[in-house]
Amino acid sequence: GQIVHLEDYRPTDFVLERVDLTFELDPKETKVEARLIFHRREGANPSAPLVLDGDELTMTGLLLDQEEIPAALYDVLDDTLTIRGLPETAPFEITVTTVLSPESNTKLMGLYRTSNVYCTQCEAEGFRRITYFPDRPDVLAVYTVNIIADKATAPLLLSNGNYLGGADLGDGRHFASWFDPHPKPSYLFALVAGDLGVVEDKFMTASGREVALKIYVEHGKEPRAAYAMDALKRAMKWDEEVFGREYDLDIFMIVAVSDFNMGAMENKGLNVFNDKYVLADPETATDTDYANIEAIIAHEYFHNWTGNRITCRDWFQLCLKEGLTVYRDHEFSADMRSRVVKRIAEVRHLKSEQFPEDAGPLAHPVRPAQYREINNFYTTTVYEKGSEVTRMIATILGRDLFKKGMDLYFDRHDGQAVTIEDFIACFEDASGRDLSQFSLWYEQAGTPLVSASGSYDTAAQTFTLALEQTVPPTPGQSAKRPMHIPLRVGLLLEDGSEATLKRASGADVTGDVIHLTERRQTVVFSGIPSRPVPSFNRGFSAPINVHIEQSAEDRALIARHEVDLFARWQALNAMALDNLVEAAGEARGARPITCDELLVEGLLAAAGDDRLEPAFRSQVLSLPSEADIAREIGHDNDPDAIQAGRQAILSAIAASGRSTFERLADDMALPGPFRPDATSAGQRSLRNAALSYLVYGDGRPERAADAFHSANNMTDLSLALTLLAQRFPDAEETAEALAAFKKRFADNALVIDKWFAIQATIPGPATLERVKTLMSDPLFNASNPNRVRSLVGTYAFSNPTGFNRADGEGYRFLARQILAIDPRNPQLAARILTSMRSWRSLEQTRAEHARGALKEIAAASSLSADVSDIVERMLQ
Ligand code: B3K
Ligand code: ZN
Repeated sequence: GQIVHLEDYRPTDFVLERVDLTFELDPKETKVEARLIFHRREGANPSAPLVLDGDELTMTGLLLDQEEIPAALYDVLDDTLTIRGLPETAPFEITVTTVLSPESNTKLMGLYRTSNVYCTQCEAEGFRRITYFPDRPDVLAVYTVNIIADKATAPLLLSNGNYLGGADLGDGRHFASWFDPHPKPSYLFALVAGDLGVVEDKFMTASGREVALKIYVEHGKEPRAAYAMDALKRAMKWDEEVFGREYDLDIFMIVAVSDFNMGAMENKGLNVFNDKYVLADPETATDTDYANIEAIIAHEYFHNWTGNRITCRDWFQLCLKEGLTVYRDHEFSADMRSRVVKRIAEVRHLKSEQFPEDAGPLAHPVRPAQYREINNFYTTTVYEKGSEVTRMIATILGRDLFKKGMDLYFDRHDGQAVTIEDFIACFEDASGRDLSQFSLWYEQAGTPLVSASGSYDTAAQTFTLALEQTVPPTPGQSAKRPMHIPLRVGLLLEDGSEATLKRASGADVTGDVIHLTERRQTVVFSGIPSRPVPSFNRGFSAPINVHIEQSAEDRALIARHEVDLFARWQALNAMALDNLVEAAGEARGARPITCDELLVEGLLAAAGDDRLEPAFRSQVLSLPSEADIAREIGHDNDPDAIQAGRQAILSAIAASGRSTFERLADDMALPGPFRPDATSAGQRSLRNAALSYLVYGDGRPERAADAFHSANNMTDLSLALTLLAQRFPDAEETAEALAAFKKRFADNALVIDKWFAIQATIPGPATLERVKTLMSDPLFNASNPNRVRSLVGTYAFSNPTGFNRADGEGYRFLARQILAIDPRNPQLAARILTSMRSWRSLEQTRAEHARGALKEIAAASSLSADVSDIVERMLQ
């Protein structure tokens, strides 16, 4: 693939007015007729040819206004169809006929088959695998779609928009027509045909229009779609109430399929979902599954306005729809559940996924300036950091002006394909603020580091904060300019009360937000009666690393008294991380490992505090992961030492906290039937956190085995199985539980994915053999993305000691898997390969093995653009 540059953007020479598609579906030989009405754009070169995109297409016909185009007037080459001699001003119709084989489409892009269902995925560049087309997001058109298919095997024929009608064709086939009145880019096109069950409901919009809601699933699975339907209705209502956005068609459909490259897809009026994010019941879904379903159903629905009604001018603007829509789904979940617990989960995720990306060879700006393969830019930087950037706009402007800016955006750009500049201009115009420096967040990659030091002047009763920001160099960007960083702070006095923030001089302060805009800046607060303890980056107001010399005593004060509960968690987490980093060093040097008493006290005090909600207390008890510790250390990492150090700290906490954990395990038991709500989930989570420490302390599997046998829901059952597998991989109890679990859920692939994943995370070098054995289990299926991600993906992404074997066998295994997956499904291969993105921060021996494995991939012949792009950037 060639490199595409943001600065090269040009509008098309031709405007596409209408699209008429007719599909005659057949597993091996689907015929697609595309009738496209164009006219030459005003001001465009009158002799410019029409250039259409195509990918692996077989074309069987090409007409201009129903007349065959002579061969001399068109060329098919290099993924394009070029047509010359087109009218200068008059509109014209191009008819392209192509023939596809859905059943042999293993890339899962374009039109493919999954469990006997025809299904499409067009974002980012899949539509060009269906027909020749100006396949780019700034080409918006109105679509009519006719679908013809065998009636017995495909009684259901779906596409975007509203249903126009259908009929029996008398020859065993039938047809249906759909019309989508909203102009859309091709990436939002969808078609689904097959035999599926349905769950139906209705939604009444604020202005009184009735919308039919339908969720299509495999027959027999209808009851498991009830929670998704409930989440959909809540999302529709929330978007009306919070963003003033109503749904705009007569029908909204979701289809769950079992072969899908990602989570879900927001096609206009016809969302297609990985069934993992639709299907749930207490017996088979964990609390995390329920929360994910709620969030993803909402996310895709919210795209209807942020993404579909207003779309991206080009793929560089991807965060325009993704960052904003993640921000919206985060806010939705915060309103549906506990805001602070949701925020903690977001920050944990950001730090464990996005921060390493930003610190490694794959770092790129929230809005990249160039790409080779756009599918490799559906990243946590574009999504999650993109969401944090939107959140910062809300923090800087405040709620009301942010809302005003959003309203202006919807108003001004409805029906358009726009840029980040257009988005930012709405907030500038609504607020009168200048956001040009702030816009650097979209351009500069790398996680900023803010170093802070405070000094208290007793006589003057002033407190001075000296702040310094640095943005680390990232690939292609060595020098960085200072950013506008909104830092929420609190100053805590000795008794835990909060000092009033009265700015005397220095950086701007609004409310509790310091606006750091220079490389070095101080801010002076006056009227501070005693030496305060600063609490930094409250609520994680900016996605940055903070460096501040702060004693464990000061952190403990924050942990006890901060009014911002997120900051309490953050203080304990920072304390724990310091201790875990030290423990890793001690383990590596074979020195005795010491556990900080203040940490243990702080954790147990919060965990045992009945005034705090259980879900929050559970978050406090969950220590930074081994990957978090590795990231904090940053270089020369030895995963075995990190694990040994962390286990020693866990043991110390388990021993000191035994009585607290016993009490919690009893108090948090939930009588009665399972309920998936956030409060119940929080109780289960705290109970399971306590149980984990107890099992850790026991050093024996009995308690976990009991929990396994008495569990009445998937959350408790899978946690118990995880404890058994991870702590006692060789115990009789573990083998029995694994076998029982497999037997009970053998016919439910999504639950078997948990069974694969749990075994893939068993620590230590022996797990590689286990993973290999599991790959030949009849329940494994190398062509299903969910299976591959659960087993191979989990092993590579989430098993630091198992994957990073000192002998490098883990990396070589992964290299072989990548090379095996790539020819079938390049997107899946490229995604799993990113698990090695932090290879340079490993100690030397492992790093050398990792480099060798990456080179082996890079040297392979006929790599996909997806994999070669990732591997080359990783080796650079
Ligand atoms: N927009 C899709 C992701 C498409 C990924 C293409 N490789 C789902 C989402 O973000 O909502
Ligand atoms: Zn999205």
